[in-house]
Amino acid sequence: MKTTLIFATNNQHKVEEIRYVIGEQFEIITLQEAGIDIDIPEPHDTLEANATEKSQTIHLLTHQNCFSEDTGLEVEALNGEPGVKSARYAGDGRNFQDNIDKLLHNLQGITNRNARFRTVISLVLEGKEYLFEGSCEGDIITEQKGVQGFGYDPVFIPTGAGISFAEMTMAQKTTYSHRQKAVMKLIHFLNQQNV
Ligand code: ITT
Repeated sequence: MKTTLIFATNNQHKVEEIRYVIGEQFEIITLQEAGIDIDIPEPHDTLEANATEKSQTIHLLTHQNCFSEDTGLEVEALNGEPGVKSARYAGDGRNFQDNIDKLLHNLQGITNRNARFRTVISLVLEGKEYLFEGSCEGDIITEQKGVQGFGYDPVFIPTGAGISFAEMTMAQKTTYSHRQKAVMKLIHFLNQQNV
């Protein structure tokens, strides 16, 4: 029987990207599909702690196997910001465009554009927690390019790609993506568990 995991997220873009990588191997159920309507708290100052908070919250509620992920864009010249605050960088509205505007404003005149996306997945399997990480190095460009993807994708060019995440198809983004790298580790682990 196929292993079923609840994905503790309210971000539909993440669901699409992770389903794309996982394919038919495991059944991923969204919070919406599980009938859970909550804004999961993310009060901590690390991706790891927030990922844990999200998966434990849903595990306590459902007692089912589940996972969450927390992702941050870490910009070298901004001492790692927006980092764990990526979703709410420009305020509680979680507006992608406002976040990009604030990022480009804060980087005005700065030549060091090095940045990386980092994803931490927290899996709760049979009540035990496991963490998996993936990252993608790249640069923040000065003007938005492309309309695909979400979040900071229009201003991020992965190293060696030449185009932004927002100019890529799902397949192209997947070859570089922080999220894909973390998910591959998750899949590898699940396969070892024979679940
Ligand atoms: P959940 O907590 O419900 O999973 P969220 O959108 O709040 O969804 P995060 O706390 O992980 O997710 O916030 C990360 C933010 O970073 C997200 O809102 C985007 O703005 C940005 N982000 C995450 N992954 C990204 C990606 O692959 N490309 C571009 N931006 C991304």
